[in-house]
Amino acid sequence: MSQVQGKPILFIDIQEGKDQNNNPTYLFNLTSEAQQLLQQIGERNVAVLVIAGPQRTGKSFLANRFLKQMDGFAIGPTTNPCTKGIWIWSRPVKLNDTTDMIILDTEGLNSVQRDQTIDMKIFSISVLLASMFIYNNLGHIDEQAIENLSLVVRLSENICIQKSTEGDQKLGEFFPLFYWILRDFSLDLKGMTPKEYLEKCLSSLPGNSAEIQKKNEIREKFKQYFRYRDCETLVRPLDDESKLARIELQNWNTLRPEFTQGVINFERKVLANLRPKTIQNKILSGKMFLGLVQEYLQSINTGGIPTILNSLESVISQQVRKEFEDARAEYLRRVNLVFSVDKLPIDEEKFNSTHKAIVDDIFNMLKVKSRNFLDSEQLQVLRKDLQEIMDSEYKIKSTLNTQVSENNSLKIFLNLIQRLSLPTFANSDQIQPNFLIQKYEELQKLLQQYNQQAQGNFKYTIFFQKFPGKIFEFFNAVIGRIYKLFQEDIQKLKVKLQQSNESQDLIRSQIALFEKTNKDLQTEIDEHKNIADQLRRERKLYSAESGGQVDFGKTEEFEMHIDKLNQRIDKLKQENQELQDTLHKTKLDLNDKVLEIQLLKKEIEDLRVIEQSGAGGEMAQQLPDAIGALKDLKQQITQMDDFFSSRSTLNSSVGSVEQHQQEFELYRQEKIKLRLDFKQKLESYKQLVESEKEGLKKNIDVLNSYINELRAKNMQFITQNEEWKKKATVYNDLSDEFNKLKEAFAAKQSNIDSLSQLNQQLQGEIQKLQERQFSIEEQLAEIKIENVEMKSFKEDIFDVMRESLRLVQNKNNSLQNALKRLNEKDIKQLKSCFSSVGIEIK
Ligand SMILES: Nc1nc2c(ncn2[C@@H]2O[C@H](COP(=O)(O)OP(=O)(O)OP(=O)(O)O)[C@@H](O)[C@H]2O)c(=O)[nH]1
Ligand SMILES: [Mg+2]
Repeated sequence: MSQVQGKPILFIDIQEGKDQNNNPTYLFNLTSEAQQLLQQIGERNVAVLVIAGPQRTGKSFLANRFLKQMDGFAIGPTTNPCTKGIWIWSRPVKLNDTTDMIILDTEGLNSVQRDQTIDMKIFSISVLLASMFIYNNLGHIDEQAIENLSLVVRLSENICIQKSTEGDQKLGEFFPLFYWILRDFSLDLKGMTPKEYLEKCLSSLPGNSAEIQKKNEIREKFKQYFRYRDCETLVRPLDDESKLARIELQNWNTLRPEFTQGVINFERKVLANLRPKTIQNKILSGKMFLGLVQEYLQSINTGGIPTILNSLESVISQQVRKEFEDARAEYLRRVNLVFSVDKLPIDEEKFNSTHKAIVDDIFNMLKVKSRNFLDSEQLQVLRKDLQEIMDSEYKIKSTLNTQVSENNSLKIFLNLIQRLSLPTFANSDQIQPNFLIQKYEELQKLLQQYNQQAQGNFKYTIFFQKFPGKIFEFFNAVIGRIYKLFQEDIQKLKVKLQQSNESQDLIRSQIALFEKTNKDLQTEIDEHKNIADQLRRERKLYSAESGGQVDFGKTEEFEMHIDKLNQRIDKLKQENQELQDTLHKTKLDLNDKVLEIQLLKKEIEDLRVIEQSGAGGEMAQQLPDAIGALKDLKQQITQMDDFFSSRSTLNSSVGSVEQHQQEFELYRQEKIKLRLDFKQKLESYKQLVESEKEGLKKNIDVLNSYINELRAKNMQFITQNEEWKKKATVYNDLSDEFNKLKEAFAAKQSNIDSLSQLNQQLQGEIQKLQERQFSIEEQLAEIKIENVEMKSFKEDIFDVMRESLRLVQNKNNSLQNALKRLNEKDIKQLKSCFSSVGIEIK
């Protein structure tokens, strides 16, 4: 250990005075510097090393060695006592991680300038404060040394264990380890250890005389009080007397090695055995030690005697109050920090675990800080009181958390649900079969966001309260929109159907016209046929009548005409046949169309049925099918449109049946192709829809299980809520009771207030009285001083007067002698001189 920085400061200042009966009085004051030092040690344990013993025995020098210096505490070279009162080193010495050592250097005992009362008080207070008491003595333990310790006999009159207890039997339990150190020791112990030597010196003397009894009483009391004792010897440090008188000016290494080694060994022993100041297993911190010193000094100064356990109790109760307040303040500080409104809401589990961590921490801190002075039972009581405060604060913060959670969750939910946009289909073509899956995914993201953003125990409550309504509202709006689009489509289809019907009527009327033309043609053919027959008959008739002399030129003309007619008839017949065929095909085609239209009508009808049942649950599942079917329909209608528009030229090209046939054939092939195409597309659409349906089903299953999970959680919340409600009723009852107690407390408080007011007034009056007393005492002191001065003045004045008179007489004689030597003239002149100032000389 290197030299300890600092300086000696007065620890207890002893003010001497006199009472009314002129008896000496002593006021022991703890200096403000010493108070600061103990405050500075604060919560660390304090080990107190006291060095006491007869005056002028090298106590201060030894104390300095514990600070590794030659000149720290004042060392006096004269026979006059050097140390007055009790001194302390201004800096604590670190003993270990938890404990600081303070060194008290006390005023020497047996001073001729002090009476035994003060020795007794210094000795008592030193014993009370020490964890280790070093008693320093010059020489060996002889009867004088034992006699010097006669103070121990009176210790029980000056120290009390507890107000109610009597006797000094147990006083030793509270006394420190006693180390007797013998300086300038030169005896040969003949193999005895110093401790054995001490014990030998403490053994009772034989004999029964009063003197022997007195000596033995000191020995007995000493052994009774100082149960743990030891002894150490040191040789004289220097032979040179003059150097010894100013030992503090010497170099440590120039002292006798036997001495220096002895001191080092002694220091080692002391430091190894020094323990924190402990009373009844309660280890004192710097602050508690300060409280204890103040308690003891107050007792001494008010004419009482220090009472160990009562003082300790008072110090501990102060400390307990302080620890309680500290723990409470720290708890509130942390809780207010962690659960401030800006940090709420917090999920209930996290809220509870955080609160528990704080509570555990505070209790641990309290346990650690109070372990030196509180047993587990007392700690339990303290914990209970603290727990009540914590419980009520927890309730306040928990309620706040719930409120904030409710408000925030609602805000977050409404904000997120607004983002779930309605589909913006302009028409049914834009409805994608997987749009529901998209919406489902959107919804899932929204739920994830809600789950991430919303916190606290109201998160799920808000979800279950608000979510179903909002989601039904949303899907109703979606279905409504789709329903509207389908309505529009149906309307359009109806118009198309109407147009188809009209086209059909047109074809029918065209066919009728065609048939009529055909019929007219047939009639014309028949007429021509009749004419030809008639001509043939007439020719035969002419030929028979004219015997073959007929003008055949005309006949040939007729025949040619007939041939022409026949050719035309054949052609017409052929055309008619072709027309018949075309007509037949067109009719077949028309029938097909009629069938298709009927199918179309049925599908529209089906669509309407789907659409009407659309508000129900199946709608969502059938919707992709319906959308596919609707698309097919539209495609078919488009194809029909094409067909009918191509057929509308039939009227103008009725004559070119072949062309129609070709067109028709083309159309037919195209239709077949389209049908095939359609079938394939339908198949792939169906597959797509099936797979989407599967996906959707899975998602719905996931959603269902999630909803079930949430439902289960909600159930838990409901039961928890029930429990809370029950707890709330209990809490209300408790709170009523608490309010009553509060009122009672307030009434008591007001009593206390008025009492404390009264107390304050009394204190004020006491203060005034004290001040008056002080001023009277001061006046008295001044008067006393004046008195003493007066006395000495009175005593001195006679000497002075005597001296003055003697001087005056001498002066007078010499004056008379001088006068005798004067002549008449001089006498006259002198007389006139004196008479000028009013003195007449005869
Ligand atoms: N013979 C002897 N003298 C010593 C020893 N140590 C110190 N001194 C001298 O003894 C004188 C008193 O020393 P202090 O240390 O002031 O003794 P003290 O017991 O504190 O004195 P008070 O405070 O007046 O009671 C000084 O002149 C020292 O030089 C020692 O071991 N033996
Ligand atoms: Mg001293």
